Amino acid sequence: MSYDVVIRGGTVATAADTYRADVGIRDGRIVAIADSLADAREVIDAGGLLVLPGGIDSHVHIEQPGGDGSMTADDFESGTRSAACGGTTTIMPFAMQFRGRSLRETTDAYRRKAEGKAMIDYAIHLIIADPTDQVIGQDLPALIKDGYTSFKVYMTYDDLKLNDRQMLDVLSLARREGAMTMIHAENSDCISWLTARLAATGRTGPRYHCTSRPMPVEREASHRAIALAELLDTPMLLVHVSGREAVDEIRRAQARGLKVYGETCPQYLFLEEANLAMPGFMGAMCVCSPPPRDRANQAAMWDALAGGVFQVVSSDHCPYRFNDPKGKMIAGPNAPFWKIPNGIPGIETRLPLLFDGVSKGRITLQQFVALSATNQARIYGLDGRKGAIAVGADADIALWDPKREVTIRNEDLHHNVDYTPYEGITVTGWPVHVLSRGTVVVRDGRPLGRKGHGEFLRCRPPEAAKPAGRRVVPAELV
Ligand code: DUC
Ligand code: ZN
Ligand code: ZN
Repeated sequence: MSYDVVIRGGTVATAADTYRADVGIRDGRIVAIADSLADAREVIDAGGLLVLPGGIDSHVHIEQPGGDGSMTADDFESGTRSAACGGTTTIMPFAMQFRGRSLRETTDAYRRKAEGKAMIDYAIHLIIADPTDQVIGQDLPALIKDGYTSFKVYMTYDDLKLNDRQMLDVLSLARREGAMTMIHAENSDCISWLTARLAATGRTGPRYHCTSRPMPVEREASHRAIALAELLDTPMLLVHVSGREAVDEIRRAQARGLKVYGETCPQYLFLEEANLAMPGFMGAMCVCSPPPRDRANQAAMWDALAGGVFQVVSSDHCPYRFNDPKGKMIAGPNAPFWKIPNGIPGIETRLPLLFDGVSKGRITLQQFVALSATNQARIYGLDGRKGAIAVGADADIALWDPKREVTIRNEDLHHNVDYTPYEGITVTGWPVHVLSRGTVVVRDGRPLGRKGHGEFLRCRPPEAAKPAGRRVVPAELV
């Protein structure tokens, strides 16, 4: 049998094991994993390297407009290039509905932004800001059938937030159609009340962003979201969990047998409140929501990763350029914190930062693979095709040098952002070569990807979204 590519002499790691094997690729798929494979058009020497499933970054904001006129800095070209250079081979950005706009038109328009630009494959989540009867009754069921099987809802932000009743409508629909609901859990009224108090006392600098969204704000909303999902026996995933108190809510729910999944992000493992107190307006670079917490919370997050509370580590890449009137400076360099667009870049640094946890013994290599790729595929209906080194899967593969030390510098990254919040952090482990469906898109750390190589992925209703069978209210009411 001949192959298009053989990856020779590497150490394969999956979510279950680590073993020495060659990997044979034909027509973009993995077709053989064996002791020794010959006869290929191209042989990639993987001696000393780990052969890992390419990462799935299941939470990124690419070319996403904000209601305030802001625009995230990466389009599908720069975003996917940067992702690939960081070892990611699939991204999942959001088609965001503005209130009063058709969800179908929003989604179709967003699809067009990706066409001809993406260098790696992508699936699309929806953001539901306006769950009208039309959206719940017709648009969403049809979109789910077309492969958009996950959506995010917000419990905060005036132009996005749903009330509890609307959340129940969405969760009930998700249950009927087998879709996965992602929830941004922060208590909106607490944030606006605290923000008004801070404004009235002149505390408006970026550091007060953290004061306006303390941990109980996230804890209460996480608790409430879990209760709503429990009421309907609907699986859901809490996104960008930032600290111990929210972790405790998830852990308790999981212990009750609920299908509550959790996602965290590198900013909650590596950044802290103090980063928002940088001089002048520089703290704006780390303004994201929920905000980074403190060292004790960082440690709690690593423990929760090691202990299996989280299923997913995403970047929540939501990049705004610092010196840009559509970015962090949208309201000028003296803007109060509530006018600073929320979000930070991280699509390229996600996996190296997480892998550093393997190097430091905080998580295992198997946990890294599960948290970076395999679980995302399962939770969002891409398993079989993505997230695994297995015969029949797409040959989306990242070859990692587990010993390489890299000090993160923005000038070495490939996103379209004028800073990285991780500047100067040294990590051990970095991807060297990356393949997308058998095509080398990064070689020796240099991007080679072709615009338009990336394809749209239709997701299946995921197994993970099937009800746990713990009914609280009568079936006919749900
Ligand atoms: N939520 C996100 O998921 N990303 C950036 C900002 C936010 O609030
Ligand atoms: Zn969010
Ligand atoms: Zn996000």
